[in-house]
Amino acid sequence: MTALLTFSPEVAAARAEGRAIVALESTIITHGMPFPQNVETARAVEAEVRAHGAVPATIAVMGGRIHIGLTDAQLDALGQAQDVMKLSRADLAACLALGRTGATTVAATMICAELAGIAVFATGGIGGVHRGAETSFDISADLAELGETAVTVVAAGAKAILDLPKTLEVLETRGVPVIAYGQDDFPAFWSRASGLKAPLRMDSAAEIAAAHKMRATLGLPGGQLVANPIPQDAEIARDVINPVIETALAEAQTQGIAAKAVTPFLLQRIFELTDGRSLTSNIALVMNNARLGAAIARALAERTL
Ligand code: PSU
Ligand code: MN
Repeated sequence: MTALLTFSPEVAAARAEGRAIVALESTIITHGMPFPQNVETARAVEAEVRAHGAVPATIAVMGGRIHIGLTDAQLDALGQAQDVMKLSRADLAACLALGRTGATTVAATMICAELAGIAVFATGGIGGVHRGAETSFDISADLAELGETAVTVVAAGAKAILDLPKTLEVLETRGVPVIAYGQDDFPAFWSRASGLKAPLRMDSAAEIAAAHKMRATLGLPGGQLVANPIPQDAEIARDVINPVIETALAEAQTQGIAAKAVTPFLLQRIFELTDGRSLTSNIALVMNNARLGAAIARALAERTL
């Protein structure tokens, strides 16, 4: 199985030395942000992971291989490529078999990270239960993956475009620990607070690393969701972002946007409707998650010595 993996020279060296590694996804690059901010952000996030003592491994599928860590040229090509598949658990094998280019969502990045022996993954926000899921049945495969694959995912909670109470309910059903970092409230991506209390709270990377290890000791499958609030100075207040979200959701409904297209459509419309402010916030929270991800990966690497 690992014959399908291609490690970048940087990641290969880190593995050989037993250094801390943080996985990063690629759907945020191809479907989550416009060019050139997508590539600039991906580079900045990688640099932030390095600056905090870990090695970044951006994951994507190209030429029938799962790439764990991308070279500068590969990242650049991916950021401008057309026709890139958005890969979740359902699409990963098909993309590899057909030799197509694919960007990994949270779910697919978790699968690839686990294959590569990487325990920590930092991103922006996870997919979740969409509003109106009681009729659309639109529930992101990210939630099921968190219940199955032993990777700790650092995100700024789930986007307020989703139904957050239902998202928390599904995570609970799937046995996923949802850990708010440094506060009681479950964060709502662009806003620090959702008004919903997170099931668990931890205040240090060491605690999160210890909980990750304890799950392995217990033989429990599945990962952890670490919900890290956006930095204060980058936050968009709930009463500012909510009307924008309502507008974007209404447009998606009118235009019949469905399935995989929903999340990219909403992100793009909210970007336009906020004159780019949502993107500035998005970049700040991903950087913040990269820092916490690096700290957790370092704590895990120390604990195995
Ligand atoms: N959150 C973001 N930007 C993104 C995504 C989430 O802020 O680009 C992507 C992630 O890759 C996530 C995916 O896994 O959207 C969820 O898509 P869906 O809702 O179709 O499952
Ligand atoms: Mn969906």
